[in-house]
Amino acid sequence: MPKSNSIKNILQSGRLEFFLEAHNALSARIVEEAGFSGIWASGLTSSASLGLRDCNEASWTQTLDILEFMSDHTSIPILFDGDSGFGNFNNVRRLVKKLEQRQIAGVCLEDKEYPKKNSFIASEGQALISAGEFASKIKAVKDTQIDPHFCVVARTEALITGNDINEALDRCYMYHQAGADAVLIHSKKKTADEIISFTRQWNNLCPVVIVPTTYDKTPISAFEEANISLVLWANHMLRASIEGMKKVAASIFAHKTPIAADNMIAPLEEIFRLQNVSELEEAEHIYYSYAKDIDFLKAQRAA
Ligand code: SPV
Ligand code: MG
Repeated sequence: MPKSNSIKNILQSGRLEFFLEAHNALSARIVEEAGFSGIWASGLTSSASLGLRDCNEASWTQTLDILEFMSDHTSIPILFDGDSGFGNFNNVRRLVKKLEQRQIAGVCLEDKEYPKKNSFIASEGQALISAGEFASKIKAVKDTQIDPHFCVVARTEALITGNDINEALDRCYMYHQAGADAVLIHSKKKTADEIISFTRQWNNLCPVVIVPTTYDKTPISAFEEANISLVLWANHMLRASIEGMKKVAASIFAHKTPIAADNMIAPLEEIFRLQNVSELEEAEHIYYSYAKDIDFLKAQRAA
């Protein structure tokens, strides 16, 4: 099944599904091996892994390069965090073409200005664009995609920017009309109250995606009861690696040797396994034997 087909099925399954964040090929492979049905290619964590802020400081083609490695190294669908689309409808059209070429299953676009700022950065520059301008980007995705299963998730930042639930609902309705396969309602509250209130009034018009970073203590059953389709655990692989690396770095620095950190690090063999080194060994066997046979035949002809 193409990756895009399965993301559509996931969104429409009627069950609550979970995607975990990844920010490079290695973390994406680990997410897949853990059993997740899909990967959230987060803008926050991919930019952080480059030492950049989540404000479109990395260019869209730099982001695309990371994505290509992630897609090559995994077989589950990737939902790409396309921020605000890196420009207007025309930039979005080009983005979709490049995503499909890389077998990315879907893109999530948000209704903020370009360049955008991460939703949790308390600063100026968290303005929304008009619903119409954003709907034109959603329509541009649908008009451009060749694969009918490619998905666009329309994310409203209405609540993040201090607007009320009615504004979020009105916007999502317009985005749904423009062809969005799902809507993402984002919140920075510590509880899921406003999300639950949104879903009650949304009435299952199309699948709903959420990012419970700040309200992560909410029981999963509350999301199920609210008919949410997809939860994005949006940054946990990067946060795990930061903590892990800090502990190991401190230990090696303090002891001047990695002995005390031994149980905190993966063995070298694990790196080789995650790189598929065994596949190369098998291929070497095939191609080196083949080369030898040909050299042998050539030597026989010359004799
Ligand atoms: C991301 O992971 O980049 C997201 C989610 O867009 S958030 O950080 O909550 O904006
Ligand atoms: Mg993001």
